[in-house]
Amino acid sequence: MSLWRYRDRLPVEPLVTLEEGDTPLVPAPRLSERTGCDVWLKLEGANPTGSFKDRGMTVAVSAAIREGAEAVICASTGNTAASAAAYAARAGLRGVVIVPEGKIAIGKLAQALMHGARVIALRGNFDDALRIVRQLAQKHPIELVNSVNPYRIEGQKTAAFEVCDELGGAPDALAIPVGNAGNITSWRRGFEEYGESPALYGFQAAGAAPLVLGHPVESPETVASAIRIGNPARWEEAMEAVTASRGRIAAVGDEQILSAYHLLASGEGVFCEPASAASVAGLLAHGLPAVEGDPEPESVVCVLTGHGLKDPDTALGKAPAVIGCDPDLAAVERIAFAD
Ligand code: AN7
Repeated sequence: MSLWRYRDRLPVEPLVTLEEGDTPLVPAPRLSERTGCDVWLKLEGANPTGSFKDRGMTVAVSAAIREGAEAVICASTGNTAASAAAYAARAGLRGVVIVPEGKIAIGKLAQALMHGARVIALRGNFDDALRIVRQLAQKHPIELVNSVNPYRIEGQKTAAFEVCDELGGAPDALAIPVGNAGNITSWRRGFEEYGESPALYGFQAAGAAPLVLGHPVESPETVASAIRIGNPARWEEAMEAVTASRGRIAAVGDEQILSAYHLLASGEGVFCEPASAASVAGLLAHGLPAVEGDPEPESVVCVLTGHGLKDPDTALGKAPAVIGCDPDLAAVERIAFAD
């Protein structure tokens, strides 16, 4: 099974696919206890390249093939680059990805390089990179596969279909990290097409929170490198999605993000990347509901957008040290069973 089971709701045929979508939706008992409502985790890290981007990429690259493109290009904080590189490789297209130098997680860089993309490290941020790829795509016969590409949104809306199919309808609320704002736009469209309208809670990192501040952020900074974005391309649509669904856009600090990141890993057995943990951090920090007087949501789905293995540096930077030991039974026993 893959998201292509919704092909009658998608605008192209699957000309390139790695069987994306159909990701696990797992209950989160500890978070449910803490928040007093049923919390579910949508594990988008279970997609072929380890993030939700694959949903959009299978559709966008299929469309690019249909249109006769020979190359695809994107700007990326890492996951779009990894995904575009994989689908370009599979389709036999040239892949070019532009990433902010020194600011993407090491796993994502390894993926883009292994898949044979041309990786350009820009001495600038994501917003600079997006500006440049938009100009390049105007000048050259190359398909832009950032989420400004409408096919990306079409593919990513299938996550909402899956959740509704599995729960027998939408949850009361959805919590999701927001960077360039393509994904929250996609979920909104998916729910709308399904005839549902849960409250959408979009969370940005405090150092990269243009939608919360109401103006672009010149030099965004956050430990959640995937959402280090200062001027989201789908700004208006994200705000419209939030307002129309009676949700909210709010910011979470890096400490709150890292604390949710650890809680998910050690308390729920789910390892996501820091940006993904912003959804849970937001839920814990801001609570529900968003609009005073609205009923308390009884169920919330948190979208965990990318896998924890993408960013081992952040994980190891905070984790307890490993314990060295000689190959001696008693010595191992002492350490293993010490309080
Ligand atoms: C794990 O890869 O923008 O709001 O260039 O990788 O749709 O941008 C990544 C974004 C959330 C935010 N979680 O989604 C890129 C890129 C993870 C991400 C987001 C991203 P959007």
